[in-house]
Amino acid sequence: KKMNIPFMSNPQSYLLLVLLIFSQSQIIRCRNLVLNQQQQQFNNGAGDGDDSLTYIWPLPRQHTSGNQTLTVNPNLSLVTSGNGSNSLIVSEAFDRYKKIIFKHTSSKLPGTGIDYDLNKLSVVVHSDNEELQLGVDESYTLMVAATDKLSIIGEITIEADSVYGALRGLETLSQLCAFDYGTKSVKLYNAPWYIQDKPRFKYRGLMLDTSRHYLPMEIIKQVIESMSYAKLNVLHWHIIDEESFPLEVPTYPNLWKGAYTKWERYTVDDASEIVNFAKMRGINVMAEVDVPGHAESWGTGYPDLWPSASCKEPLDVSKNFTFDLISGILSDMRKIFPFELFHLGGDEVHTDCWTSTPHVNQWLQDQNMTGKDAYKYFVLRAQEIAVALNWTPVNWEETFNSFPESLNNETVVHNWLGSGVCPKAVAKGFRCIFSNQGVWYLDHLDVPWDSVYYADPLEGITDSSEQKLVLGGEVCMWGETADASNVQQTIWPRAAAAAERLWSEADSASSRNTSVLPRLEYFRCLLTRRGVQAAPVQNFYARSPPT
Ligand code: CP6
Repeated sequence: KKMNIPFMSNPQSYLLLVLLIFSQSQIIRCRNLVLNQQQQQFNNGAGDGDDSLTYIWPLPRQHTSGNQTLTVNPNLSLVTSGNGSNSLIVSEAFDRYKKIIFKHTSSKLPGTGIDYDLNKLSVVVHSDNEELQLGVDESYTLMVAATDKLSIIGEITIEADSVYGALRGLETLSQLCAFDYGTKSVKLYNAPWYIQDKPRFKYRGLMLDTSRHYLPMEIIKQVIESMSYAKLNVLHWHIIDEESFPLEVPTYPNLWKGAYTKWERYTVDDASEIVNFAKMRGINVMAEVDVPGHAESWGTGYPDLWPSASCKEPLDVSKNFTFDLISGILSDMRKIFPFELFHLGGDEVHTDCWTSTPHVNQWLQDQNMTGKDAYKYFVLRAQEIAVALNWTPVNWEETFNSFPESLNNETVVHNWLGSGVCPKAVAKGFRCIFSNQGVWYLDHLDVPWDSVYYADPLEGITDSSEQKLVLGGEVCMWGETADASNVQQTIWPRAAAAAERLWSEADSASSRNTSVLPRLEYFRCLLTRRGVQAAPVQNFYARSPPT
């Protein structure tokens, strides 16, 4: 019988080995950063003023810190209280963060010699309402009390109204901790800490496009997990586009014939799994069905949706079947996506396909409609279907630019063409999401981190009641040039720059001070330590070569 050595015979083992070596080298680079941090804070007289950097990303609303270094027990215990004390969301998050914080320690190490300063985490959650919707309370207070003569054992406390605030507090806590290679234990620097935090905007999004390239479930989950590190809270899932239709729709089972292959599809159960995975991390999933443009792939299963064989989008506006189908898709999706917002696309609609197709053109004439009228008719009918399903419609900005007076009042206008539309939309009472393609389209690789960072959703809006209509912003990861092999390093670290813009107060994060870059470098390093393949913050080859 041939001897079978599993490690040697499995080619994946070699890949793992390479990855292991790579991740170790990341740790070594990051160790320098941690040491630099200590050094810097030592030099500055820790925590006593603006000069000292706080390595929390995104920066919290308010904090005070001290100069003690505390050691955290790898057997840190969780004690919950309040109405939300039985939450699985909190207890599972605690287990995840424990794995992150104590990645390099074990309960057996470093032995008996250590007196831990911090043994217990108290989490107080006042509400047991776990519904996750736009504007859910994400505020929290985090306190780390130092050991002193009065309290023999230090304590960590997170207090929040909702479980989602507790999640944000856990993330912040994890960022205060760092592995110390000297003592092989986890230290919490600059204690005592008192942090009061809440987000600047309620919508802090990232868009993923699974039509141009299929993204495996694992990758989508990794993206969601990494979003939680930056306190982003909406995954905008641009599931379908002209290139492929990867989603199962039970009512119209031929639709996912438009997937690239049988293996590049999401079942209803897959989609629900994504929604649940995101919810456990305090992240909503906003699905998009982009109509009437960007929908050619629908016709693979139902060719009647194509106006003709020579022009296959926008969807045939002249047939009731088109709207029956949209109705079927949205009804099926309503069972999967509980978030109140639903994206109906509406961008880049080229109506010349309609006017140049005889039977559609005849219909336009019968209805006394121009191509532009028909575009409006289509968008409004789709909105009615979504509204009837108790969704708030979101549209790319072209619908607002073309017929602002006709849109449903509740419509959320999603900006992308420059930065002009949000000021106009909020002036007319519409809500708006900022995604200026010049700065927040992540597939534009030439946009540097600071252009992302210094963009602002409130640009051009001064009236405070109008400012309130800006829900926030979203970075978009279009999929033409990204798949599982490079999506994370295209998203990070620049998505983190937007994440701080959306979470932290404008004045704490907007002045062009020098502390942003080292802090972002540190966060990027934190991402790599956690296994996220984040790219370097700067293009080093753009610098002049050494002489
Ligand atoms: N797909 C869809 C796209 C884009 C849009 N909608 C897009 C357009 C221009 C650029 C990047 C992306 N690929 N459905 C626009 C909202 Cl530069």
